[in-house]
Amino acid sequence: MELFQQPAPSLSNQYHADTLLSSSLARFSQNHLPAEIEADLSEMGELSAGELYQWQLADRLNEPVLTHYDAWGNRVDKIQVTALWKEAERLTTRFGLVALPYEKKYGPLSRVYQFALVYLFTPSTDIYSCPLAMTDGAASTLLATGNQALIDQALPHLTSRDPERFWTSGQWMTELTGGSDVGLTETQARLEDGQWRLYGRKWFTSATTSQMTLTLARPEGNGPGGKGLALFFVELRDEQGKLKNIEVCRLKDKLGTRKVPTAELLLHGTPAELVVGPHDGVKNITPMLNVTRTWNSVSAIALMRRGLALAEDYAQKRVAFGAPLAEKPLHRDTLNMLKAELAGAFALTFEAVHLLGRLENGELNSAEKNLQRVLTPLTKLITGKQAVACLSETLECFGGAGYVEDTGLPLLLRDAQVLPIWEGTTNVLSLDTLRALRGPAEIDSFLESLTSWASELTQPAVAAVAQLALQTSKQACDWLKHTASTGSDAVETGARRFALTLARCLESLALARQVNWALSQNRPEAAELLHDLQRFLKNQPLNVMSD
Ligand code: MFK
Repeated sequence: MELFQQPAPSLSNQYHADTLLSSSLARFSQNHLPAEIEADLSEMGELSAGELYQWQLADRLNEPVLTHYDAWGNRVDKIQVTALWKEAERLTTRFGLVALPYEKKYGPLSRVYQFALVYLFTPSTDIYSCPLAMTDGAASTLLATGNQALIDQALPHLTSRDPERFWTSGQWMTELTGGSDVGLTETQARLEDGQWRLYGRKWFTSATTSQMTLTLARPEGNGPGGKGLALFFVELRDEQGKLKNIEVCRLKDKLGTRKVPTAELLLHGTPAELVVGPHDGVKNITPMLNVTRTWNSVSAIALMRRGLALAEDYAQKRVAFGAPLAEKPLHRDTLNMLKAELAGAFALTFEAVHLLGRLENGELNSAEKNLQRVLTPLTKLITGKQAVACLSETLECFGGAGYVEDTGLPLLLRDAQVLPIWEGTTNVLSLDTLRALRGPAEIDSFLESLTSWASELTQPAVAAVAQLALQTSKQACDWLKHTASTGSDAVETGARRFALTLARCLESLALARQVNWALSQNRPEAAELLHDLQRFLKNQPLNVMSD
């Protein structure tokens, strides 16, 4: 008797299969996407669907290994990363995954180009995007500080396309006292014979294999809080490759991101350099946070997209109750719901990416800078939540197979679960949104930006959506203005619901912008995107404040 054999889900070129990505690239490039970008995306789309994906499945059980001692008893603290991570580093330099926005070959489009590649690369490379996010963040932060000596020392490495020269950077902020309340940092900085040295414990340092890091420590005699901290630069190893007074205590035993060698470190007088003045460390490291938060949002949509691509393919192949799942109205409805969530998340994330590119190219006026500042935490917080919810639902689309490790599917959910946590939890980012909208001037400027977005939407099919999103945003902002003026706890209590309401309004506006453009250009994907937008609005109400 021949037993039934279920065909596995598979992927086609992930660039060619992505209507929303190609539509957005056409809009941001005003229908002139350079051939070089198109070719790179096509190649990355193929790698991600084929070779890298197969490698990832085969490499499933490998994890980084920390070796404390060599055969002769010397303390070495060496971390060996997995084979796919080494390949991911090679691809990083080849495609310029960190270099692109610093080369600025395509102006603000360079950020869109970079993050389109990252979006394709991320789901098949086991969160190698983590060290890349921090590397990009470190490059951006060093440039913001204007410390020319450190820029000259580090930037050519961080943005190199030569695998021999390329460095990744860490971002050591978290200590036992605070993943969120970084101002409680205990690490001390002492000036010894003209050299700053760091003493303390870093509790959650991602990718300890990096060559350098930016970190925070309190110079002796400084006051408490984030103001009393200073931002330091550390090169981790000496010329012999030995860690400079850094002890790697252990690797973290995490729910997901298991290929990322996250470690607990003790610093026993690690030599460090002040990046910019002996105070205001938290403030000075925020450019890094804003870049890594953007990477976080891109990672969220990348994982959602991977789950959906597999679920769509599986629905063609899996027959139940007499027909492929794709033909079952209820299953189709579930897939449409996931597709619409991805569409909203994607549209907002790439608006944030484009704004970041324009900011770095000096193109933003003060209202747009304010918009970019508000969009960064909002996009991160909502996409992180959507990734977890959508990937949980995606696993269900496979029935029991979605719960079985060697399908590679549970990995998506476990890796997604970090996205609302690291780089600021949903609550911390809700409070950061309030920090960005700190007064009536910032709130009014933000609303003016949304009004201007909405006013550009002239296609009748989307104009009503734009007005709904705008009105809901105004109501939310009225609540903020009013409640803030009372000075009560109600502002903090309502911060998450306020942020989620604004974020959902922004996702619908961002998607409406893309649909409006596609309709105005008579693009073939316009009807499909409009359907996504309508479905997005049905998935849940925009306003989650009034309950
Ligand atoms: C795959 C992609 C992801 C890759 C991930 C890589 C893995 C890395 C693993 C990690 O390291 S995770 C650690 C990440 N940690 C965080 O994200 C910290 C979360 N906590 C916060 O963000 C808190 O809000 C914060 C630490 C900033 C609060 O600290 P404080 O000392 O209470 O800040 P305060 O006093 O409100 O702000 C200090 C200054 O910074 C203020 O400026 P002024 O002094 O001029 O008033 C703020 O306006 C400014 N500031 C704060 N956040 C800002 C900001 N400026 C711009 N952007 C922001 N986001």
